[in-house]
Amino acid sequence: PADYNGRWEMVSNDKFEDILKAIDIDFATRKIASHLSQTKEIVQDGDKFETKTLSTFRNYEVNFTIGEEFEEHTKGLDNRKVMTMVTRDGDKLVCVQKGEKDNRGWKQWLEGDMLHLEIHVLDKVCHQVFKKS
Ligand code: RET
Repeated sequence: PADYNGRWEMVSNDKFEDILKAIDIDFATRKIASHLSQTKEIVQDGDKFETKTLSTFRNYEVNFTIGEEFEEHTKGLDNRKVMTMVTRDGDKLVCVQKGEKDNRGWKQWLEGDMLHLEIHVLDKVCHQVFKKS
């Protein structure tokens, strides 16, 4: 299976602001957050993941085990509680976040030394690409 371990630097971030709007992030925060360069730090041990999304403005951490549903508190983002489960679809990780917002979740996969993250909420889709550093 894919090995996500490492530090990943953002190279592109398409339509992130649409996602922020869909989860009701206020205008001022959207303007700041959508222009941030993000870094992902991932520690993977088999099916266990510790992830950190880092930026100069705010950080977000989420840890999960493949196939185990848990309550995620999106602290510092939209501050909601969602029931989150990550599964594998081939080499992709597929996350479903059940809660107030329909069709919320993300997919993550590797292409060479690039990490792709597609975040979706309602009818909005954001595509982020990170390069291994
Ligand atoms: C930042 C900056 C502060 C405002 C917002 C952020 C959004 C972070 C997100 C992280 C998603 C992480 C995922 C990890 C999967 O392994 C950048 C912290 C709103 C949406 C999907």
